[in-house]
Amino acid sequence: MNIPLIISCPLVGAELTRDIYPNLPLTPDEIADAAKDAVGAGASIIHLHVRDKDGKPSQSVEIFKEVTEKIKERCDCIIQYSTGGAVGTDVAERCAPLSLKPEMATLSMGTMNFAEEIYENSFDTITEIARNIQKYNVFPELEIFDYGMMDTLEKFVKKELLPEKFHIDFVLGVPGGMSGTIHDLLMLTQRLSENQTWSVAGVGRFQLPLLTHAIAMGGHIRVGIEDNIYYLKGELAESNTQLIERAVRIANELDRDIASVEDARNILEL
Ligand code: KMH
Ligand code: ZN
Repeated sequence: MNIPLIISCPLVGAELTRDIYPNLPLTPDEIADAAKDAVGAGASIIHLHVRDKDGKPSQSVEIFKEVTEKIKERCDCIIQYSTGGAVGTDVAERCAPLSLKPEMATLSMGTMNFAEEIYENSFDTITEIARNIQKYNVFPELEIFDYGMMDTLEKFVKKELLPEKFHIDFVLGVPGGMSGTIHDLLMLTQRLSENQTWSVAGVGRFQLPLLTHAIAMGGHIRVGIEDNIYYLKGELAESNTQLIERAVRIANELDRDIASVEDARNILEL
């Protein structure tokens, strides 16, 4: 069966700066314009981080609200808030935007080295974010950066600390997390229960091969600048759209339809 391909686009992230990636959208209008372009190119989910007026990563409820409104003025899509924030953001701040009741939000399933820093997701932190996700009735995307996080996920399910339904995103290739070879992806997908929806977010050079594997396997994909700034080795991508358009061409060649926003809501049962 040809399950339409859900494309999620991480537009901005929390770590990038204009020094590293000059075309980075930063202001609410720039982020909303980038969202509209991404949806026009085939994305149905926007993975959202926002920035303050100095361009710094922020979990401000006001800024999330403003950007959400601006995106909704421009297009219909599933807006997925980051509860990861930037490395070092405290848990209360990470949870704060959930009070706006986004359609989706992320939940990272463990602590890890994140390049030179530590991305903290202790059991207490995961529990607190999961509690807020349930409180505001948000559909979670559980982010798996390493193999052992599948064990944590299963423990949380057993203890009924997670909502009954969730989507799983394998975020592979972060320096300090699990690598992003086909072998890594297969090990992870073998642990999935039947009918569990999943996607893969390949970081850096893993983005292109991993999205290709996931399209062929019947999974879904995340593709955008937060995860990878290059179109080809040494050549910066022009935009999120350029990366999405290539993924759409690959999907077309592999006979996968692209999910509309409505298809994505149906597949995820939102
Ligand atoms: N910025 C990373 C440390 C998420 O959005 O849920 C965490 C992150 C995860 O980006
Ligand atoms: Zn993110």
